Amino acid sequence: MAFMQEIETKLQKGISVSTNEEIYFALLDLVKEKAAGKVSNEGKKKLYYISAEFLIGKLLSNNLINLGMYDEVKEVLAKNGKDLAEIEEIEMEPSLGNGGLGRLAACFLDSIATLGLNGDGVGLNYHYGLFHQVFENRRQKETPDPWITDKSWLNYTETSYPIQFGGFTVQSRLYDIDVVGYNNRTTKLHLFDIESVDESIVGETIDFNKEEIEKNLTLFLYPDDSDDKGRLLRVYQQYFMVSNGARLILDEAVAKGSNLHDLADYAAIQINDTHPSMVIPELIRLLQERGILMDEAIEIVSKVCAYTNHTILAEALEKWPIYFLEKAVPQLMPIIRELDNRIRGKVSDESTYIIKDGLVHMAHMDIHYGYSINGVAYLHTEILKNSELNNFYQLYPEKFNNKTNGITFRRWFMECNPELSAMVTELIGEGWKTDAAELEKLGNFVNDDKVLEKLLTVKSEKKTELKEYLKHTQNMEIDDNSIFDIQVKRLHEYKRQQMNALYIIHKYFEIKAGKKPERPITAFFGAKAAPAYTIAKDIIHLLLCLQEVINNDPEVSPYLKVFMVENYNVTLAEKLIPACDISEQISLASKEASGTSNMKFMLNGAVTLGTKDGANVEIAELVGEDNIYSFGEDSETVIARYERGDYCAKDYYDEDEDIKKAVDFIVSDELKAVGNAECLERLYYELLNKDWFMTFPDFKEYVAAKDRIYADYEDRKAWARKMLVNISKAGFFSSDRTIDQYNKEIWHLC
Ligand code: 26W
Repeated sequence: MAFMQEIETKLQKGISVSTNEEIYFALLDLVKEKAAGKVSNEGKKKLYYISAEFLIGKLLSNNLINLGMYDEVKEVLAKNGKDLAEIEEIEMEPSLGNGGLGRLAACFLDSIATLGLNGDGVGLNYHYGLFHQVFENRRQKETPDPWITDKSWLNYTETSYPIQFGGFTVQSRLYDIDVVGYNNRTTKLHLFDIESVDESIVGETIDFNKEEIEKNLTLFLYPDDSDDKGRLLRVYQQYFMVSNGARLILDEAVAKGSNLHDLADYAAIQINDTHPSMVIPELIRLLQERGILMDEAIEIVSKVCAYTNHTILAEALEKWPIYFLEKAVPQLMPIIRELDNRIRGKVSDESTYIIKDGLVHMAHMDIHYGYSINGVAYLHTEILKNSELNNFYQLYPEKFNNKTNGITFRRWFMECNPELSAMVTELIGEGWKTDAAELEKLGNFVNDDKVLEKLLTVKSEKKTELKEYLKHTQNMEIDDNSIFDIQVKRLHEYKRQQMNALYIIHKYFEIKAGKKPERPITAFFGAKAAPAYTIAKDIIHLLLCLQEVINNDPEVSPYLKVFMVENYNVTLAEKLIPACDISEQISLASKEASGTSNMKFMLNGAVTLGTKDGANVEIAELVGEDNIYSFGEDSETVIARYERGDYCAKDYYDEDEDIKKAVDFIVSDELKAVGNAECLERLYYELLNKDWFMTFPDFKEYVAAKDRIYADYEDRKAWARKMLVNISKAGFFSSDRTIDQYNKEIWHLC
């Protein structure tokens, strides 16, 4: 009970007479102190993972687990009549990311710390994050999402730099968050802010004056990019992030004895997507300022920077107009021109040039001047090499490599599913916690009826827990005896939440016609749509309208219900994923670079219903075809159809009665009665006339696969076996494995 006294000393009173809020802040303090006292990873060479997003989630429980204090603290609190779960509710979750890319960065920090590697994160301290999602009239509304309180995980530091933009200078301030690894080691997440930030320019909405850079620079993540002002602000943010990062890197290297000519012995920089790409010219510029000539500066930087690509979607591969850069960061343009000229001087393939048609292609700069380029799943990397970036692959085959994504099992298993973790430990011992490959040992129990039964019991407990949580927080009435079929991820057309919606409509008609499912189905959704992405918001609207119509239809709702959770975030993911039976991973093949929720779901004993896309392909290979439900056209078929350019959605609509009926329902009187006609009609026409992400060609197979998976669910023992196989094969997807590969093949820290 050592912690009891420590907590009470902080509280200056007994735990039992303190409020949850007082206890939360006492624990925050205590954990920060413990973290500060741990050995921080050190070494000559350091990795800097620069990323515009770090979707870290709440930190209290995570840090308690990694510090080995969780069980004891929980017990002490319980003895005093306090519930750790309720205390966690006090913590504000920072929304410093959109989705997978940001969460990946957070998982990576956990693994870097845990593996004892010398590596830090570098990013921005957004005061209002992405946004907080609320539903009003069944539509998404965005409000600011503040998370910084007087006492928080942020630690003020003395580091501060003057950062110059075209025409003005801002002063930066570095805040650090200690990243606690599992096993007592720490690294840091460095979040840069501006001293002159002004929260008062933000009201009830996420609108604000986008031109007052000195006040707004670090208020929001990715402010609206639908207009030039928002896009320009993003350039300011990106430069601010990398200029601070670059200075920190040089200062730290020099402090350790680098003469900067040998910078590559002291630093490796991982550029997370193109958002930090300006670090390349900025480092070159700073090295020149410190007396190194251009030729050598370029050479040095090319040995330090490595780039990760997370998408093949054209709109996400950033290209900035020259006039943006001239305005925001004029000091970089001569360097970028020089970098481009050098390529023009030696490469004939114009498609690889950095500057084209007045645009600066950030990824091109990364590939020419970085020493490594990696995709995030096997299929994704192959597509990069063979089609998307083939021109570059021809030039630099040796730079291309794959690093299949991973997730930290500390947060996504030990923390979110202590019951299942305990069961696994009981069966195979503790070893899997530091060597995830040991989960394979679970394979010995596939014919053990007791184990299979226990697995089903744990799943059913997690479903009840979710039901109660959503009743209490979002007033939802969920049947925990139903099948939990879950799709949670950013809202994007390529992820095809709309295809899932069409299936739900299809099922609704079947039930109306008297064809009732054996067991009730609950379809869950969780997703934020980018504020300016109209069709994505229309899809949310459709889902919320379906929720209203279906859940209130007494004929249908005993068999089918739809719930779209509000403000899907890491905290909700931690509740939804352990309770899931069926994991929906239905992106159009070739479009989802990897996906990472697919890994979290399988680890927690869900069975995947998925296309042959991203890391689904690797999941399928690991678990075998009996333990995954794959459907739909493969990436080659899809890519070929895009190349032919002959996809016509209307033909499918005309020829397939089921598609026609489901699509027509979007603009039916029933839906219009609860929804907004304009939104529903826009979506209807989009599907009918465009359907850019080809939901119709996969629809038939999707319906068949769903019907099959629901039927198979009824053989409970066979289903439990599938669950167990999935868990036993999930070890490959530990981010410890991913980070070990990054280190051995790219960073070479030790
Ligand atoms: C141009 C601005 C921008 C910013 C962010 C465009 C797109 C994004 C996304 C949020 C990027 C993203 O999250 N990509 C995802 O990265 C994951 C981690 O590698 C992958 O698992 C997902 O497949 C990929 O969509």
